[in-house]
Amino acid sequence: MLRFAKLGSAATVAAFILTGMASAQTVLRSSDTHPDGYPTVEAVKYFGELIKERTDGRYEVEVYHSAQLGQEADTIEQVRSGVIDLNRVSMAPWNSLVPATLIPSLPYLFRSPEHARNVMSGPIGDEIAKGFEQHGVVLLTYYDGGARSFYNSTKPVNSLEDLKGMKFRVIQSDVFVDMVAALGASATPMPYGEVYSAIETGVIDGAENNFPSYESAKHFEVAKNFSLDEHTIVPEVFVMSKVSWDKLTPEDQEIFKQAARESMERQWELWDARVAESRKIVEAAGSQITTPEKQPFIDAMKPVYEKYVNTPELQDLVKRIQETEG
Ligand code: GTR
Repeated sequence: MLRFAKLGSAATVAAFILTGMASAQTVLRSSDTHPDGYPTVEAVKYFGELIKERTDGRYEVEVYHSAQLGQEADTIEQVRSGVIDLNRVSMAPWNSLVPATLIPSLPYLFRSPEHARNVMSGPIGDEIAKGFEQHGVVLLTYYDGGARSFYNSTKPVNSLEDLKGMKFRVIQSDVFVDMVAALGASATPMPYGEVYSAIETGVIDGAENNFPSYESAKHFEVAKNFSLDEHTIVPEVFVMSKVSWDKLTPEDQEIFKQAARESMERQWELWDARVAESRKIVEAAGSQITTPEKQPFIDAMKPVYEKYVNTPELQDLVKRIQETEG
């Protein structure tokens, strides 16, 4: 007490204020469409802990989960213009802006989630990341988005034939619209937050996603038929606004990049556990999982490749991805 009283001199107070200013704290706002506890949300929180620790508390992250800041397309605009600092979204809504992102969004390109991880965390991932910078963001890391499959409220899908004529919600990307059309069904692009009621009211028959999304967004309550066709594995992206990035010192930029990479490894672990857990939850709730033969689905995607893999550069990118191990 005595010491504290002594410290309360004018000079000490001034010194305290100055120190306080030098280590002023910046709280970075980050968006995610998923609820608290979802692997991407937890990975970004982990990133926040790492940068807080490594910048001695100068930077912190606040994650606005559950689409509190808006649906993905809106939050992408917000992060591009610097209204929010960070954003974790799927790669697919970037397809019309960043041409190279079309490639990892293609159906049946990745052979397995491990293949996708190897590609995205290596030089090809770095190359694709460069394409984001001219659109106002720095890509900090990729996360695993798992394999997406179709689910619907109408009937079990045991073969490609069963999908014909059905109507599915897709993510807002032309590749997805063309992919569904190539399978003989029709696609309605729609924000994620509207899918539950669109299925419930019969506006669409169903949607497509991975097990953790199907479970956490409660789509399994209204669409019990899940066909494990695994038509695409779309990476997730974690980006920072250029406006916020440019305010960082080069040393802090390094800290952020390294922390993002470590958060990717954390997300992979959380992801694997959540896929298994979500599958259990939906099965216990009565979802019927069918496993249609994949080859007819793969064959049907030819026109999608012809349409989108339309330059020597993109053809080379596809080839290099196919040649990557995993
Ligand atoms: C999820 C993805 C979300 C969102 C959603 C969707 O798998 O993690 O970022 O894109 O799919 O289908 O809209």
